[in-house]
Parts: sequence; structure tokens; C-alpha cells
Amino acid sequence: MSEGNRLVEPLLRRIRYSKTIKAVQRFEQQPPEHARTGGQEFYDMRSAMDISPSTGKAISRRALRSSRGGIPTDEQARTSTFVDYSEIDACVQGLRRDGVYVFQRALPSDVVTRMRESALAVPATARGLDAPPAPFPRSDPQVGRYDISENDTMASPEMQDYCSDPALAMIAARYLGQPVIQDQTALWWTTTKGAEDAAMNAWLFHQDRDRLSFLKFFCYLTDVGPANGPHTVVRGTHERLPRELATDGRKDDELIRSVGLWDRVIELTAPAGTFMAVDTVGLHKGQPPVEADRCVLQVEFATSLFGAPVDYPVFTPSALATERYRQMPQILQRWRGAFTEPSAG
Ligand SMILES: O=C(O)CCC(=O)C(=O)O
Repeated sequence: MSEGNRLVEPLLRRIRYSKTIKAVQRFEQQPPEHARTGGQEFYDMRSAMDISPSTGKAISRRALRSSRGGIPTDEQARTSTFVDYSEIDACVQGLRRDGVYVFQRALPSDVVTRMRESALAVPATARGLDAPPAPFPRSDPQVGRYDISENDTMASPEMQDYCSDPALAMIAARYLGQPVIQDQTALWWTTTKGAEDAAMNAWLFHQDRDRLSFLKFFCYLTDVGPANGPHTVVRGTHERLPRELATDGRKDDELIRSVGLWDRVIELTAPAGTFMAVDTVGLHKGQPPVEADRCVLQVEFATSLFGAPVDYPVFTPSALATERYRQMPQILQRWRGAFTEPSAG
């Protein structure tokens, strides 16, 4: 960066900070079905988030006076199938301290097996390859990452149940300090191929900036040892980042070492069914698997749908997902298409 830019850039980020607050307020005033974030607004948001890792959360708190999201009641959170209610506080504290928390209890193995079978059966898109979606070619993968669309992810009733879990929503709302909306789910395989595509496959450290204030939950659907490309985080960077790292984009291990953060790097190895909460505004990455593949299911909760484009998945809802939608329509508002009868003709 030139000397001129070095002086001007912090000022521009402040301007983009103020512009983003106004853009979020405009977004929230539009009917949800018409609300869109434009390219310039998205750029302004991401640039303002260079100020510090907490900038997005600060904008969210300032801009959102009344929220379109929700907070599950205690009673709802206690019905969680996966999370022990008594662990919620520990999770929120762990997140505040480290930016990451691994839950004590894993998902039941029969549930994980059915989820994994679904992730093998539905179409997956080979990242970087111009090929139509097809079931993940497990015995002969061609690229390093295969992504499954939300509609196909939600083909699994177990994944619907996990992604609508009220305890996960409650943790997100408590941690972010605002009502939340389930804004994204993702399901993908990483393989031993494609080490040269590290940036494209999210195998270099980065911060997520698709929304202002959000929390992700990752669940391993395969056993993940050091050779299966574990999810990896730099503890504490959800709160503070050295100035050299406070820019959008990918960062290699050398850079993390050079700023003295290597002793904070945590490789999250764990058996299938383990799930964890991660504030991915902190530095994180996957690692390229070196021995065998890895499958991850992810659900995200955000305080607003401002930011990246929003998907509205359509699927056949499970009995539990139907009940959750009835109880938490604001949190699960993106699912409305799954509960609306298609119009005749
Ligand atoms: O695969 C992983 O563990 C991390 C993926 C990631 O950070 C991303 O998709 O942005």
C-alpha cells in the first residue's frame, strides 16, 4: 500500500462504516421479499469490517433498533435434541473468551450415519470444475472440495432437525446480544485432491464477512484426525487482530507465525458427530486432507440478512422441522417456501 493510501484508507473505512449503518437501516425498512444488498453496499460493509473484528457486531447493534429475528424461549431451548441446556452458558462464555467452543456430547451415531448417507446420495458441485452436480465421487474425487446446495442438504430430515435446533439459535442470540435469523446452511466434502487450490477451497486463513454479526456451528460427519483436514482456528482473533492482518483476504501460515500468533492456532480434531460453535470473524481455515476425506455440515445464525445474497430453500419438512417453524417463524423465516403450498396451475 502506498504512503498516501495508508493515510487515507482508515478515513475511508470510517466513511464506509457510517454508510453501512444507513444501508442496513434502509434494508431493514423494505419488505423482506424485496430487501437486497447492492454490490457497493456489500463492498462498503466488508471494508468497514477491516477496522476491527468487532466492527460488524457494532454496526449491527447500532443499525438494528427493531429486529426481524427472534430469540428462542428457555422452554424451547430445553427441547433441543442435541444440546444439553446446562451447557449453553459454558458455550457462550467459551465463545467470548476464545471464539470457539466444542460441545461435550456428540450427535448420536445413527443420526450421523443417516446424515452422511444423505451427503453421499445427493448431488454435489465440484468446486472449480465446470461439471453438472452429481453425487460425491468418494472413491475417485477430482477436486479438493464438493459443495451441496441447501435444497439438497435439507433432503435429510436429520439435517433439518439439527439446523433448526433452538439451543443453537439461543446460543447465537446470547453470544451476539441480539435476535437472530438462521441465514445459511452448508454441507461439503473436502478431499486429498486440489492442494494447489488452497485459496478456493478455504485452506488458507481468512475471516468470514458475508454478514455483519453472525455465528457458525460446524458438525463433523466423518472422523477428523490430523490427516483429514481439520477445521483450524486462531484463538482470540475474533476480538483482536494485529494491524498487519486486519484486511480482507487469505493469509498463509507464514504470516500468522510472523506476527506471533502461531501458539494460538488450534486444530479441531474429533470423532464424527462432534459439533462446535465458531465465531468465524476470527481467523480460521480448513486444512487440505492428506489421507482421507472429511464431511462437514454447517449452520449459521445472523442478526440481519443484510450482506451476501440470501437463499430460500425448498424441501419436504420433517415433523420436527415443521414444529420448529411453527414455534420460531422469525428465526426460520428463510424456510417459508417449504411451508407454502405451491399455487395451482
Ligand atoms: O473447511 C473448513 O474447515 C473451513 C471452511 C471455510 O472456512 C469456508 O468455507 O469459508
